[in-house]
Amino acid sequence: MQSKSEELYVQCGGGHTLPVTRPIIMGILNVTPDSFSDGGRFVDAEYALRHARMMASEGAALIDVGGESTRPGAMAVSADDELARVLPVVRSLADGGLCVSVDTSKPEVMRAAADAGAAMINDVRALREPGALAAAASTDLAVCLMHMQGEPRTMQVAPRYDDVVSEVCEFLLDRARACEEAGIDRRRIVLDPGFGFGKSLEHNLSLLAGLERIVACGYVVLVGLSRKSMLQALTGRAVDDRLAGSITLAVMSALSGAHIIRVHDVAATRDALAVVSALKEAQARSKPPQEQ
Ligand code: 9MG
Repeated sequence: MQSKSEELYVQCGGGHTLPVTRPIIMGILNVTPDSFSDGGRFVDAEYALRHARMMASEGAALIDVGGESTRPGAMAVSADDELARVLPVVRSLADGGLCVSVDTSKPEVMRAAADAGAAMINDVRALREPGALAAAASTDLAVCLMHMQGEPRTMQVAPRYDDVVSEVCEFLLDRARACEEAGIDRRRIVLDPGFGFGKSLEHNLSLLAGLERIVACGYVVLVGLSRKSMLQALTGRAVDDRLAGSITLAVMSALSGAHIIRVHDVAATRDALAVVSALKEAQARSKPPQEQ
């Protein structure tokens, strides 16, 4: 995280800098046949591109393109299949001037996406796959390091923590240290507690309640809660009927200091975050100078 005369930003590839003084939106673009919440609607590249451009016009600062589903129980895909799904989309969006993140754990996809103009690597495995850290370090892309206990196929079987917030903080700081030792500048690093990745409902709620501690680690923080199954548990709603819950979680996260919110429903989230930002700024103005 960097402060440019009070302005926080993430240093991304391709010369992009992302200001995060106010919370910004990452729009989700799954180009997979089996994604959990949009059911593979965007596998067709033209449709995917239209949807991505719409999310950008609605206020997404960043588009996250994923070619391998990470939903609980999802099966792995080969690097060739993943490349075929994501590269044309990344290239076309980046050529159009959009800031693009690539959701991958594979070193070959990271390198190819960087060549195609991506700005960020979003890795749910926090660059722990063999060769991933070196691949990310060989690019100038920002890296989002996410916490996950276990692997997508089995992670929800019996997740266990003694103190979920402390363990997630410790893991993320450890991965950030590994990145910095590999030559990735701190301004390129984003941390993510990984809601729903090897976590029960109680773990997710504890993490949300303790989000300020993760923000206090001193890095830019991204959260992804949009349409996740904790909302099924809390509201009983089906996956495409979770807008109110998703917005509430986005607002709570932004109030706790999260900088980047990963969502499906960009326009509604943008409106909610505009209200949050105005409120936070009014609160800051009304604080006595010694508390600021
Ligand atoms: C790919 N993906 C699905 N959920 C996610 C989350 O919560 N965070 C990040 N960084 N990526 C995610």
